[in-house]
Amino acid sequence: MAVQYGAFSNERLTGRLVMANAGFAPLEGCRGYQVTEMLRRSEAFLEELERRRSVRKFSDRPVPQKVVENCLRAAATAPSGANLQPYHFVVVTDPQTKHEIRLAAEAEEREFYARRATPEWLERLAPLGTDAHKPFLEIAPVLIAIFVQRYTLLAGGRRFVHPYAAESTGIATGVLITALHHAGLATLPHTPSPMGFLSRILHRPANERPFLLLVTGYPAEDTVVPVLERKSLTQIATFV
Ligand code: IYR
Repeated sequence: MAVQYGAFSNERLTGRLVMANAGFAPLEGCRGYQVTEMLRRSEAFLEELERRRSVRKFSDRPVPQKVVENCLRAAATAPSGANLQPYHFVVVTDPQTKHEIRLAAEAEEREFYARRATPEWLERLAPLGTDAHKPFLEIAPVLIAIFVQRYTLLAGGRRFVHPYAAESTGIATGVLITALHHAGLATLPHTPSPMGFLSRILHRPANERPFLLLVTGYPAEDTVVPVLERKSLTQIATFV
């Protein structure tokens, strides 16, 4: 069986990186809409994404696996450096594994809130109402642990370092969050720091680094979210 190791299957770990060249085909996916239709579509998409909020209180209602699979397939359509798709998603639904992840994450978070966080950090986090207590890691039906594949180990022990691996994983993660929201699910990008325990608990290889833990499910009925403002267009963009 071909074991995925890095971005290449191990049959390819021969010291030379040879990617199949399947040639070129006409572009089919880009639709040439009329301007009014483009405006309508962009407004509808914006309106949908403006409703997305990170939530920290989840229902235990299970999520259809097929929905998660489709959203992961959507994430994998994201552009990536040299099209290597240098990431791996571990979908955790097993209660014992979620329990282990919660215990390890809370241990790190206790350190963070008690010692590691600077006063500036704590001040910025205060409006979010977060603390070291992370019950959602067990209550939410799905935890998607996202790993960056930093390199492929070549024959002879040489490393091929994947170009823009973290950026590529971030872009794919953004598409995943958007796809899950579009499907009607809530997420929380959770970053207990350091996250090395995820590699240990989920038995990931040494070329992978934990990137993010995406808590996924339905919001609890009594979920509240902090009243926050998003930056305006002029704050986030400059047109020259
Ligand atoms: N990891 C901590 C602190 C935290 C960090 C960020 I960046 C946030 O956006 C929110 C919280 C926690 O999850 O509580």
